[in-house]
Amino acid sequence: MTNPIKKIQVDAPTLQHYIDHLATIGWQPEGGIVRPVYSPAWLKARQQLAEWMRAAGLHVYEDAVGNLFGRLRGLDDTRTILTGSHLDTVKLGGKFDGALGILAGLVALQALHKHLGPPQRSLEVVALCEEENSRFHARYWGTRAILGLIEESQLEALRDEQNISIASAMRAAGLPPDQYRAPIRTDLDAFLELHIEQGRILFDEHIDIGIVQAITGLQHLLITVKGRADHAGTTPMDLRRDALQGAALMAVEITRLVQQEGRPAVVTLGQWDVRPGAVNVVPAEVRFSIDLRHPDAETLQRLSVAIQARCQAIAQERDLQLSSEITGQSAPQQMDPALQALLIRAAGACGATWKAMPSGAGHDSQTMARHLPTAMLFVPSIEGRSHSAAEETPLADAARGATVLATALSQLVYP
Ligand code: HGY
Ligand code: MN
Ligand code: MN
Repeated sequence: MTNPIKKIQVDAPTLQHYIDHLATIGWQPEGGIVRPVYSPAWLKARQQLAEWMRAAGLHVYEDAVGNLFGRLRGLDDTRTILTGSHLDTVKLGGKFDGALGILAGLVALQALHKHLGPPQRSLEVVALCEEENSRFHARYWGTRAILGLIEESQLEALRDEQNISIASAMRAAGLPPDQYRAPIRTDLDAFLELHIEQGRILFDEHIDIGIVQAITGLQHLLITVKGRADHAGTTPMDLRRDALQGAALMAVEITRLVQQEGRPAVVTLGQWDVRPGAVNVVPAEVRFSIDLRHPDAETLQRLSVAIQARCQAIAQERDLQLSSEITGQSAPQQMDPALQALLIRAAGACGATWKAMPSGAGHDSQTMARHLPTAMLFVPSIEGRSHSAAEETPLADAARGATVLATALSQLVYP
């Protein structure tokens, strides 16, 4: 029988120090953080985290793909409750996406140890790697390593923009790609992830905590449109096979299709590559990415099929060649109801207002939840800004979220 739930207050100034200092690692002059997995900035951030974890009295270790763990050993050291999030960022990302989940977990473990002593069951905070897909299309790489979901073929197949394989990037970071199955864990009983909302529901409704019910489904596609390079000055408009004109029309049509579907369907065409990319050459080839999301799997699939059919029709009309490749996808995923109820009790014990809500962003928890009891709690993002240097969460909100996390964790690891 667990003890009555009691608020476990974290140390806010320590959290503030961690947030501000970690954000300097990979910060760019134009604003925003660049910290792709296995990069020097990522290695430096991990080193800094390891120092803080050791100073907090945790047992620190890494696994073969680069996940970094800080373990608060339990009297029974055979089972583990895990908290944490990802350390990698998007290009020019913010100070809180991923990082806050790690740092809130760190101050939560410090507070639990300080107020309640060694736990019954071991508790770990993890800095997961390659959640953002920002260097490799490796989607939740660190989490998938822990769950044994990495296929050997991916070690060489996954390549970054410089055509470096994820295996060689690991080796350059001092990690053994051939040990990719070593990180598999069988001792995990639950995963709790604190994350910024990255939307503006909590901010607009002045609510402290989001209890995530489900994470949206997403599909990433790469569309390649091939036309013909021609002289910009001598080629009449009606004789061109201009890949860019075709791709631009596809972009307008894709957006129209998803707008017609209405909220919560969303689509983003974030990456464009125009070849040969010269001012006075008609574009011969355009490649662009599609990030399509919907919380309902059938609707997501229907939209994906409709989008690809519309692109094919436009290509035909304009004598262009089209190819599309699904480069990643993640089905919608419910969070564990019992852990959601625990988070709600913890919010109540901390005097925090809360709202059950969906997540429009993808998270490591989406994959963890398919293999072990998992839940997420959100803290507000000012004006819902994220994946941008403008990303901001007031310390009071971040510390309140970490306190709710610590309070919930106390129920899982102390008798
Ligand atoms: O794209 C996402 O939703 C997450 O930030 N990786
Ligand atoms: Mn993100
Ligand atoms: Mn994130």
